[in-house]
Amino acid sequence: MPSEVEIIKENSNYLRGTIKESLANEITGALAHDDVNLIKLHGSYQQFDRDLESERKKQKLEPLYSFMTRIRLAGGIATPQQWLTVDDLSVKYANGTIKLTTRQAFQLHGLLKRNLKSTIQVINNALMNTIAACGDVNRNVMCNPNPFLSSVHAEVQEYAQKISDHLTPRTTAYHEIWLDKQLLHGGEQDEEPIYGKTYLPRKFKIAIAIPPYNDSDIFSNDLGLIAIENQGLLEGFNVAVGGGLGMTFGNNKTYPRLADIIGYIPKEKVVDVAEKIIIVQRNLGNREDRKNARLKYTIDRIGIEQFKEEVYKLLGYKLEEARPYQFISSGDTYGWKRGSNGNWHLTLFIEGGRVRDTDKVKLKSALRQIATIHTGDFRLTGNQNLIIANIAVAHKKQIEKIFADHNVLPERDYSGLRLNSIACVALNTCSLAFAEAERYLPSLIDKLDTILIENGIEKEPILIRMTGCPNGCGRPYLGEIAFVGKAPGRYNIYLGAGFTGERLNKLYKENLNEQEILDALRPVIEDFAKSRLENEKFGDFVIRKNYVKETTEGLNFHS
Ligand code: SRM
Ligand code: SF4
Repeated sequence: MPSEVEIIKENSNYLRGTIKESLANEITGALAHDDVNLIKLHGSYQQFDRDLESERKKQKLEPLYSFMTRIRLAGGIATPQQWLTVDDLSVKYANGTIKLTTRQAFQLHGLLKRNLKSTIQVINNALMNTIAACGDVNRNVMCNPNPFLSSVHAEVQEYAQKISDHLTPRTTAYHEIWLDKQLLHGGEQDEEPIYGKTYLPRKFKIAIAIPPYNDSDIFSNDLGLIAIENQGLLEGFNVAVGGGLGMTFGNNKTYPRLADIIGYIPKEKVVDVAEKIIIVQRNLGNREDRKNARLKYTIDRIGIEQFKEEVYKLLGYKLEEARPYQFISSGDTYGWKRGSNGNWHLTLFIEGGRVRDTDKVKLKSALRQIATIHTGDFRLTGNQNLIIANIAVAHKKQIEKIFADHNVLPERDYSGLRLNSIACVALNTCSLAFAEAERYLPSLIDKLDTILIENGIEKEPILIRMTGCPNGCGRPYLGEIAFVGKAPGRYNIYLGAGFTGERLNKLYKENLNEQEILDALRPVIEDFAKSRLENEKFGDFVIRKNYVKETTEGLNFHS
């Protein structure tokens, strides 16, 4: 039997449902049940303030409903004008902050239903959009955002944009509901040539990396592409399929899985290949059980060889043998770098991806001021950080002064652990969170830093990640150290992922509170400082010293 969400999509008339009526209903801050599901495909989530949950229950009030809107940016590129637009919206309608996500998108939280349409109109007027930022479709296409690291970057980014445009749903419902535009005339019908009426069985994610940097963590995507260049020119892409990280505690049929490389294609064919892979998943993905519906499970069910055959049938040609490549990291490289055209690029650490002003550090105001003078662009990284790219030489000093005036610290003042940290949103907005993540990880890192300093390894880059539940939004299973929330104040520790995003980690200890976490990690860190091999990474060390067994594939993640 198809799952409830399948029926909702089927009956929605290409994602219309009763969203218009739900928005107009002033009696509640929420949407009708089916619309809560449908609005995801328009890029928004209905949420409620979980900090106020029990108080409002006591007072017999409905939860304090609000919406999160996600703004898609292929490859994470926004103009200064777009930055200012998002900043304006965050103050006018949202909670005053901007969230930079692990997939190079913006999120605004705390939007009230009555302001949602105005918000989405402003976003579209600024030439950004929210359609398909969430839901059972292809999501924001990620791409290495660093313009100075490779001569092929601009061309690869163009492919990210092409793939994204090609896979954007064609329904006119978005224009009708949010932009008051009627695009269908005289009996015309919507059509979805790629997705069909019920779209995909589940979300679908695509990311592109340009070796040697895997900062878009391509192996955690349904479709990962590795740019292959020859003498500074882009030739094509290695194709990896079946990555995904979400799992459910207590259900070992769900597991994180890294994508398998199935071959190479010349660049001209990449959009076609992406489309056909999606169509195979559309046809063969599980539409009964949403916990078993991602491409990774389709592939493990039918086998990778059969999957390739299905793709080849639609393509009418085969992929070539995968080309050699090498990754050296999956994190960001911080600080000022000069590009080949003489302009500057600054990669900034944004803790938890949250852009806001605090009493001491006025990060948001600084970035706003910079956006008013900057003539290059802003690039969101897949590690929740920000690159201010293509800074004119004349602006470098000004930008440095703006940061100093606003007390924004340069990256050298942070530990290697903090600079390589990712935390998902979790509380207070995520309805699926069992525990804190973004609001808690910084203080846990303070304590871990003390241990690292005692052992003289505070500058060592170690990938550390925290999520409030096992869904994997902060890509915890690719952390050399990871904490996954089990209950308020309690976390599972996972250890041993690869530094380059090519190996999953493994459960080390379960259900620990803060003191137990520190007690568990102290001896491992001390041992690492004392007995690591030259240049050995923390993730490799914990496997060599048998703290955890190596996870060689998704299917043995739990064993
Ligand atoms: Fe995620 C659901 C936040 C990246 C796997 N994710 C959610 C929701 C929408 C909760 C919900 O369904 O009600 C979270 C909203 C929290 C909030 O208040 O903002 C949420 N996910 C995020 C973000 C904002 C985390 C962050 O702090 O940056 C990331 C937004 C990315 C974007 O711009 O599109 C985000 N989510 C990811 C990633 C990482 C990635 O894609 O690189 C994953 C793991 C990779 C994967 O998809 O397998 C991820 N999110 C999930 C899942 C589990 C999916 C699964 O296959 O099991 C859920 C739950 C679901 O879909 O049922 C989920
Ligand atoms: Fe929410 Fe869980 Fe995703 Fe964190 S990992 S944002 S708690 S769904």
